[in-house]
Amino acid sequence: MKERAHLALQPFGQIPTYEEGDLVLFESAAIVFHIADRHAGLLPKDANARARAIMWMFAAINTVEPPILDLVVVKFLEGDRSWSKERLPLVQDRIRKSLSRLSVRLGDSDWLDGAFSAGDLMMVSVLLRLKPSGMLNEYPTLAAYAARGEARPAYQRAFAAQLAVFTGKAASG
Ligand SMILES: N[C@@H](CCC(=O)N[C@@H](CS)C(=O)NCC(=O)O)C(=O)O
Repeated sequence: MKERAHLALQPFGQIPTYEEGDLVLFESAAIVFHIADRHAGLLPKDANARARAIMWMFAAINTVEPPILDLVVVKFLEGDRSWSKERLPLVQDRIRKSLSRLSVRLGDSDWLDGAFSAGDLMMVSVLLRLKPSGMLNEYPTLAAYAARGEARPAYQRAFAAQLAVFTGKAASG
């Protein structure tokens, strides 16, 4: 990922990247938005509903995800630093604040704003990053929401295809 050929596609040396003809994209939300903009089923046709779905994509990566990424950093990358034990509860508090507000907003709805959209796709993938920590289960509404997202056949197909890259076994279906 840090080699010149990959850096030409992704200047930060990260994954994912997306190539379609002459187009090269990086940043997962930009890739999802590009796909959602061109294929039915991920962004509503109604202009206001579409704007709100895009808003939820931004909320996922800009508001909900940052403290979740901090948790990974403080636990794994900076876990040996003298201050990491003090920082951990601060990061966990920030996560709990945004999760409790998100959980109130979701209420007993299946998805964030009517039908499933790219906003839910991004939000579910951000929430799933919390699964190993056990914190998602503190919010049963959000745990169920993430489980609904994971149960979608499209998610299952994409997950199996990605897993196949690591196991070397072809994904079925
Ligand atoms: N904001 C970027 C984040 C990409 C990112 O953090 N990718 C991780 C894997 S999930 C990565 O490549 N990490 C390796 C590194 O940063 O060196 C996106 O959403 O595409």
